[in-house]
Amino acid sequence: NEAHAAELERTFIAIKPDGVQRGLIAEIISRFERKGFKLVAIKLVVPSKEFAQKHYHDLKERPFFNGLCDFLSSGPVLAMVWEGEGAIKYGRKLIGATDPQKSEPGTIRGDLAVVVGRNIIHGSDGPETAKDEIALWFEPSELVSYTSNAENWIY
Ligand code: RTP
Repeated sequence: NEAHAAELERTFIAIKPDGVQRGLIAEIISRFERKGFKLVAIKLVVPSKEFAQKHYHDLKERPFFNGLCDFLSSGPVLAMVWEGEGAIKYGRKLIGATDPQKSEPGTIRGDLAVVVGRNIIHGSDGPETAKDEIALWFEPSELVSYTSNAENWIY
């Protein structure tokens, strides 16, 4: 149903260095794919500490900020943009609560992580952060627009 095209939103999702090192890339991507969201950008990058500080600027007053930025910049991060109706909110649902001790089973963190400092994945928490994070991590030309046949059956 073409009317849905205008409502599709985009969210920034990143598999943090622990998720990449643990070999969870395919597992995590497959959960977003099977849900029906569409991958529109993807790249593997090792962010600098300065870049990590920009990404987490909202948390700069928190005691764990420095350790968090060291961690994010410690190795490859898989940066992605996923598109779909409700992708921001439902992406957070697929990911689960920040602290894996509190994430429900069935969520990515609930099933695959144990502690908050190694919770394997990041997802934008709202439309404004999604916009800012996509712009921080990707050039506009890296966002790929395409139609997938599956969408005719998802929407
Ligand atoms: P994210 O941004 O990574 O998706 O996580 P979130 O919104 O669920 O959580 P947020 O409060 O924004 O925290 C960002 C990341 O900081 C780390 N963290 N460590 N007490 C701690 O040591 C602590 N609290 C948060 C986590 O990696 C969290 O994902």
